[in-house]
Amino acid sequence: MSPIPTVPGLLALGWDDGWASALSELCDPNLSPARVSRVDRGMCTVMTGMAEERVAAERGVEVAVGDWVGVGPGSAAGGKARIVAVLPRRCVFRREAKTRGAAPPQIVAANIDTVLLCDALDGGLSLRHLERFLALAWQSGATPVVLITKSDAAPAAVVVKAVEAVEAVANGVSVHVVSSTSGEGIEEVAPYLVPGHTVALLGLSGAGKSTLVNLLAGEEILATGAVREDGSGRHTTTHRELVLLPGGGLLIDTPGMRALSVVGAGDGVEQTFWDVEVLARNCKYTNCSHKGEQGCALAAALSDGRLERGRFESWLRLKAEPASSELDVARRDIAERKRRKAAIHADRRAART
Ligand SMILES: Nc1nc2c(ncn2[C@@H]2O[C@H](COP(=O)(O)OP(=O)(O)OP(=O)(O)O)[C@@H](O)[C@H]2O)c(=O)[nH]1
Ligand SMILES: [Mg+2]
Ligand SMILES: [Zn+2]
Repeated sequence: MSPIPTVPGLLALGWDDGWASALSELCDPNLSPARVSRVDRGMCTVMTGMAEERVAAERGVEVAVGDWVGVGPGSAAGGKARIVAVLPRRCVFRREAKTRGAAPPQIVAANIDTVLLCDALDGGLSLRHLERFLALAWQSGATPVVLITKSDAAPAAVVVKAVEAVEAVANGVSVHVVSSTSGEGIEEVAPYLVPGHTVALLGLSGAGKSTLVNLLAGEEILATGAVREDGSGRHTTTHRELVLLPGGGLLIDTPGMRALSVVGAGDGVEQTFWDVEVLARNCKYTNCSHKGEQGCALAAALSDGRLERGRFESWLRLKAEPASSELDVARRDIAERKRRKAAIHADRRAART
């Protein structure tokens, strides 16, 4: 297999030997590498290291922002460039689809190194929500970091309290206090923005994600919007976008997420709740349900204050959620049953006419 010549610009997008060998394993000399920066209206914007192009994906090829793809002539008549293949993802951040039911989990972004979870001081991200975000982030394979945003909007004492509360659930995850308005803490975010490194911003609508991207980029590249009176955001950002910063580093801005659900959290839950997991190892029975059994170490920790009840309940809830594979199976069953029911109804209607 001939080596793929590397455009210097590709390295700035995160291209490395691993991606090069993944591409060469496709054994198609007509394919050139590109990174997906945006997916909308059935088209993708890809960055080739030299230019930005709008291309469509071949039928059946599912593309997400952050993906490395092989672009080539494909099967289309006229030889228009198309996304022919997605290189195997190193890391995938998924969320539950908006419409519950048969829809598979949506890919929010792929190949992220660091997830910056933005939690605005004037916003309503509960600690329980934060735990979910953290579990999702760990599960994706990326390293989560919490940014408490809009520090200028609250008195210093409130900021200190918020940091304490977040640190209590974030378990060793770095927590930074930032303000795009005053510039506080921005220098703490800069070290995550190294060339070739991909950082995704996640959080509720109105948390200040796009404002922060603009500040870090040094120009207004993204639209931002005021938060409504009731404190809820406006969903100003409507699509995910990968931005290459002038100083190096890649940022993925995402629309605010509300009905976020942990999809098959598995290891993610264990990492987020390792303190609870460690305590639970001391339960008398290995299959302890922690719901009043004799010798339950968690019951003891709850009563002497070592474990906070909200955190315990959050852990129980997340543990009870089925892994994505089971969810997928359950959903497929439901969809299949619905399809069969609809077919029977259609048959009956046809028989009546
Ligand atoms: N006081 C204060 N306001 C901020 C700060 N950062 C952002 N804002 C304001 O908060 C509002 C929402 O900011 P955005 O950057 O659009 O929020 P977002 O997280 O991108 O929101 P979505 O795109 O809807 O997910 C805007 O009115 C911003 O001006 C900050 O550090 N301090
Ligand atoms: Mg935004
Ligand atoms: Zn127990």
